[in-house]
Amino acid sequence: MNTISSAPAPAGEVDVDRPYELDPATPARFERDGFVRLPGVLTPATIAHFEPEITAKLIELNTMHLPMSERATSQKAFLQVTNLWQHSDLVRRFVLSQKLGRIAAELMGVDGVRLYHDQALYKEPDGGITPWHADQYYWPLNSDRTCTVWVPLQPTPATMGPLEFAVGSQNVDFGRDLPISDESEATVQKALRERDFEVSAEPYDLGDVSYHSGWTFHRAGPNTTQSPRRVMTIIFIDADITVAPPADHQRADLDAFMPGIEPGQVPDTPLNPVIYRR
Ligand SMILES: O=C(O)CCC(=O)C(=O)O
Repeated sequence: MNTISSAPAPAGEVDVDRPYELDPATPARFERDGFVRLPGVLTPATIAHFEPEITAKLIELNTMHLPMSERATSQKAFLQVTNLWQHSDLVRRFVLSQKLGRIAAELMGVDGVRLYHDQALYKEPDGGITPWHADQYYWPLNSDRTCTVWVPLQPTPATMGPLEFAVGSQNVDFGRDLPISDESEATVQKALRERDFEVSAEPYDLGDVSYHSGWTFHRAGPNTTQSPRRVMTIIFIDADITVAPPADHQRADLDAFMPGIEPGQVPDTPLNPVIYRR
């Protein structure tokens, strides 16, 4: 499958298929820390090619129209639209790209990955914090071989709310029963401080992306700038993962993102294509 040259694409080239050369130590670092930031995965031309369509679809499909002052904390964090790839051939090209899927498989040490769903997460000017949370709380899946690639569509300085990670928090036993909320922010923050967890917070240059595991605690600060923080994400799951009996707070995800699938089955639906196999 990977006969394409692995030399980095020139900055002016649109590229979502060439393999990104991971440092051989990076998968072990991902396993240890629960996340990695990777520099220069996407060229400026690639981001310029896909960003306008992702933004247009976010605006078209967004259903949140309350003023900021009337929103809950999680609603102030970002505008959120899922499965944009179902609405645009161009976004489909990005979401199903070999480059991002291959990195996910290599980081998780699995033979292949399928799509769980994509989502655009746009933190508006004056948008609030993203509270501490772990994504897999919402996911009825039988394994931790899951991860999200977080793709900023502009350089993202500290003032815009880049994603922050609690280093090594994917293995803890606290906070896993909490949805994203004021309570998760306060409870997880306290637990992380008491246990001296390091928090990794860095700006992202254009083309940098990060990957985090489903159980890694992460948050983001507010967007204090007057520009939206435009981010596209893709959630990858082991291609051979099976579905778990859903808890009440996971039923919505099962119905929306793996329709018709029963516990014990691989979610082999049209919404969950295999994106990459070694
Ligand atoms: O973009 C954000 O502020 C939060 C992102 C997030 O929670 C995720 O991608 O899992």
